[in-house]
Amino acid sequence: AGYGPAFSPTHPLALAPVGSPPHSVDGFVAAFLAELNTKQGVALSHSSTNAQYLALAGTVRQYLMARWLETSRKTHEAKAKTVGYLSAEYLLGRQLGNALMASDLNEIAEKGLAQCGIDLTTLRNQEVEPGLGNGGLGRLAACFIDSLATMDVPCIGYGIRYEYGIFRQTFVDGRQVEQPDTWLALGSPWEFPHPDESVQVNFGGYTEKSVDADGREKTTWVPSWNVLGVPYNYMVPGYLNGRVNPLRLWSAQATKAFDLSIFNAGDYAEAVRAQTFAENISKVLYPEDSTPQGKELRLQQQYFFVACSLRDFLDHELEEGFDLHDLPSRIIFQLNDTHPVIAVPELMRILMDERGFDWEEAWEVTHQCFAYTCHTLLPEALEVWSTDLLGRLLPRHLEIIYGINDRFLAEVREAFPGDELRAGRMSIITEYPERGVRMAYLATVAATKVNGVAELHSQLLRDKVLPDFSALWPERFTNVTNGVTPRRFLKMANPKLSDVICDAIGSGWVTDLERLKELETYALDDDFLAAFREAKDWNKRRLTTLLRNRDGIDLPDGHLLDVMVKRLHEYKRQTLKLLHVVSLYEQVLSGKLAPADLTPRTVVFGAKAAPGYRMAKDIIHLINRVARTVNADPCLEGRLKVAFPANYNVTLAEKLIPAADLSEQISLAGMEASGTGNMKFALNGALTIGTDDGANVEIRRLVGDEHFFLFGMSEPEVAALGARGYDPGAYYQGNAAIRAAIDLINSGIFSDGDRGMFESVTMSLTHHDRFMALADFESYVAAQARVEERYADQESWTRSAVLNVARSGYFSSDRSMRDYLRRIWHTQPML
Ligand code: B1H
Repeated sequence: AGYGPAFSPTHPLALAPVGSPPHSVDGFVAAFLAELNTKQGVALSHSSTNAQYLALAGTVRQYLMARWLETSRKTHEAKAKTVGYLSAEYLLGRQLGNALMASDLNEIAEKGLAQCGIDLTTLRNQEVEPGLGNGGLGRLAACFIDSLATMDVPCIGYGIRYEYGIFRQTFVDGRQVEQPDTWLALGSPWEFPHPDESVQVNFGGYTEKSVDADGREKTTWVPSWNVLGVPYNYMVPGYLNGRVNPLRLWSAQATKAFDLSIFNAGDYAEAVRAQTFAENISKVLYPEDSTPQGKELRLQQQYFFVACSLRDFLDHELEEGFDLHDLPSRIIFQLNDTHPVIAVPELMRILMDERGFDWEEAWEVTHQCFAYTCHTLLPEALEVWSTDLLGRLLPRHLEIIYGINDRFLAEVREAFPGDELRAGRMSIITEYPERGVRMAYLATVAATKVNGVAELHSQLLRDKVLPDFSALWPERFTNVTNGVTPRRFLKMANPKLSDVICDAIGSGWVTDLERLKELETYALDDDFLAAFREAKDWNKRRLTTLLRNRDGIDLPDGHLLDVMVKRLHEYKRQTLKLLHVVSLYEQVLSGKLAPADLTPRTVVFGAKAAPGYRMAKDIIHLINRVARTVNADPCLEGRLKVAFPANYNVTLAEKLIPAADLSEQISLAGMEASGTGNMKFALNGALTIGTDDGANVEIRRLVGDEHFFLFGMSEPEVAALGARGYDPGAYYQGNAAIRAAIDLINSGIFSDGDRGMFESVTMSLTHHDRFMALADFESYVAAQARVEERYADQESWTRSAVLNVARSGYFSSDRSMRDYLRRIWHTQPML
């Protein structure tokens, strides 16, 4: 009860809360000009696009402000239980469009700006997106906080205000070159710094034991250095419902008397240097997606934001004198992967060392206050912090972790007497390759609930990653399949399709996505199909214009648009897609295939590689070189093109996904925890070619086999092949198409005759092929043939596309949030 789609623009708070400018064109223009004149200090006639953008952002903010303050008042007054979402990443995407949509200001702003001679779209394009995340994990956090605000659930998102977000990718001679992301350079109109609410965070030093007056042992942490965390608040507006939740991102600042001893020694320059050193903590986002680096600065970032966030909640959100024994009635901290897990010993430390709890009391509270989401199965992605490093940076926390482990292992030995092997396997502390803390184990031991992010993933998490833990605590494990926000990724990104949908079934789907089901009957309606196709064509034209201006890329008309956008990782198998392209090209070159028999197709790649991931960067280089050769070869008669726009990000995704015909979700089964791009494509009417991996399994089940191109081994088949021993060389030798494609790469045709340029890639495929691309190649090619056959029948294709939309309602992040509320958080919407 209470989870329904109760939001409407007639909600009293939604349109004109006290203190907002009037919800009218005149009111808007007056507020906009005041912003421009008094905040930017410029006259309209002399204002730059950026000044206009900043003024517009400030104006929209004014409309949201009263709602924000009211939300905060209401939440505190009700003493409502809050979700504290702890995430090192938030991949928010541009703010302006979302804020306009959430406050129903689009039309008013467009008209008002037009009166000032300004084009709204131009101002929208001025915004540099906050890229404070790597990929799916960070974007998921952004979708979740959007859904919680829209569902009127109290939530504080906690994270880091990186000064430099994910790097800007450029290509130089086809190779990736990273540029710093200076997203703050032209101003940051969406944030509210609150230096008055800064929090001190300690590091280093040692611990001291003492005995207090009652004879109880007491531990004191004597740290050796500290930094200040300054909160920057961002608005997270619900859709037309008057709620605005906070996203609180922490920025590191040197404390005033950073190291008095140095000042006193008279080394002023050294003291200032030491200050700037502390500010490095929030300087830059680590650009590794799924392979965390065990770097000291990264651990500093993790503890920094988590310590700030706990302190903030306990000291500023709770009323004075609140009894922390009741903390679980007021907060549930959701751990977005292991990155914030150091929060567990931090809460224990606060409760014991600062609030006088004994261990059992503190553990009881801590256990109830945390839940853990695991996002991976890759062994190299599971964080392990060396005890050396941890002990040096956070000596008290390491002690507490040992204490947690001792008590936990005692519990294991009690449940499985005599099973020392099991106790060894389950220890939070590992000894190899050096002594370290397994953060996923610590999270699992501490959390009330542990969840994976798609059904298959949660199953594999129980069976393969944490089997001993699920044997000990079966009821602790659960699944919540990921979702995406329909506001940003359908209504905002695809206005044409949204209009087509609204004309048919009304607008309720925006906050109740299962209502897309009502489109099923329209899959047989010729007028609807025509309108649907017209929207897709419009999106393709919009993309064509964008890529021409942004990248100088030409998209031909009338092509099947085949899109693979996601981080570059071997397990995702961009090389499998590329081998398909090279194979088609080779067949035309060698006369096995007449160009006229090619389905006109443009393959679009978008992918960043972690800067230190050599193979991923080599693959990017190869894709660019294949694109260069293929696009220039007249023998293909323009029927096969490869486009690789640089710097794939949320902003580009919002243009690419609505234009796509075919969605490539081709990871090796059992590797992709969920995927969320897969959901966005289906929701926008692309058909998927995909393996039975992650959420693809659920997408296929819901949209139906006839409307999904399945290929490749299943996860059990992958496991069986691995157990038998996989020999990629046999596929290279045994499959003429594979051999011809790989040989073509090695011939130097893509590398000005340099036969060795892509040896790293081809050798890896033929000798190791860790992700079994060659084993799935034949099945993939066969599925692509089915794609082409279906695409030839436009009516049948469009019908399938419509059914993909109609049946994707399940993948709303609103549904994910409902699942978290019911299965994990036990909190309620406030409405
Ligand atoms: C996902 C990560 C990730 N899983 C480490 N793990 C990182 C791990 O900075 N790091 O060190 C950064 C990111 N990201 C993704 O999460 C999964 O691969 C996707 O399958 C999933 O859809 C997404 C959201 O659950």
